Amino acid sequence: LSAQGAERLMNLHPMWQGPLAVPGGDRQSPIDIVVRKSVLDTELKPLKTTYDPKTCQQIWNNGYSFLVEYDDTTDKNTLKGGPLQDTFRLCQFHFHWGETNDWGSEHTVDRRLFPAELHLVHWNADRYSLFEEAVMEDNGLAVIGVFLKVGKRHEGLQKLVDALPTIRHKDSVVEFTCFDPGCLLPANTDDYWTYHGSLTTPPLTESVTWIVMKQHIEVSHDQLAVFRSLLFTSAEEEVQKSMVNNFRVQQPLRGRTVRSSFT
Ligand code: SG4
Ligand code: ZN
Repeated sequence: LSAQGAERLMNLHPMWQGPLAVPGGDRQSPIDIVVRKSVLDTELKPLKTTYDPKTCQQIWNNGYSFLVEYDDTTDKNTLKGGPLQDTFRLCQFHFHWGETNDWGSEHTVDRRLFPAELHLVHWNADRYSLFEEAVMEDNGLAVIGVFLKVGKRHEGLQKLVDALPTIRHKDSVVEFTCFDPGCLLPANTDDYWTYHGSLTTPPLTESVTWIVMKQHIEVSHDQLAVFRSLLFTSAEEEVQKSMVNNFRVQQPLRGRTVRSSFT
C-alpha cells in the first residue's frame, strides 16, 4: 500500500473531512522508527503500569475504531516511569488495523508494517484535571503502542473479540466490565522506543509522549477478521462500510530524535 493509497483510503473517512482544530505541526504522528537512527538513552526507566480490571466500563464503536473505556476519575489505572516524570491515567484503549494482514499499523519499524496496532491512551493527572484539558496541552498524554502480529490466538483479547458483534455499527455502546488492559501488553515492556508526537486523528494535537513497544503480541487471523467485521457506518445508513484501514499515514520526523531504552 503506497502512502498515497493509504491517504486516499483515509480521506474517504468523514472524520478527515472539514477543517482541523489544529493544523499539522512539526511533531506529528505516526512515524517510521528507523532502528539504526534511534538513540539509546540509559536514563530511561522501566515502565510501571498498575491497572484495575474492575474500572473497565464500556466498549464503544465511535465510527473510526472501537474503544474500551475506563473510569478515570481516580488513580486506579496508572502509567509512570519510562520517559515520564508525572503519573498518567488510562482512559481508553483502541486499535488500528488494515483490510488484510499486510498493513494496518500506524507506526512502522524500519518500514515494516504490522497488521494492527494497539493504543493505550493515558492523560497526565498530576498536571491536569480532565482528559479533555490534557489533550490540548504539552505533556498532556502518554500513549503506549503495541504491534499485533498474526500467529496464535490471544486468550486475553478473545473476551473483547466476543463483544464486538454487539457493537457492529457506529455509535453502539455496550457495558463491558472486568477487563485487564495489562493482558494486552507484551511480556517484555522494558524495551521500547519513545518520541514526542501527536494524536493520529483530529484534533492532531502535539500533546503525546509516544511509547512504542519493541515486542509485539500475537493474535490469530480469525480474531483480526472479527475486527474487520465492524462497520464505520451506523445502522441507518444505506451503504455499509467495513471498518478497515483506520490508520493515519506516516508523518515526517522533522529533526526529532527517537530514543530507545535498549540496545
Ligand atoms: C481513535 O480514533 C480513537 O477512537 C480516538 O478516541 C482517539 O482520540 C484517536 O484514535 C487518536 O488517538 O492514540 N491514535 S491516538 O493518537 O484519544 C483520542 C476518541 O475519540 C483523543 C475518544
Ligand atoms: Zn490510536
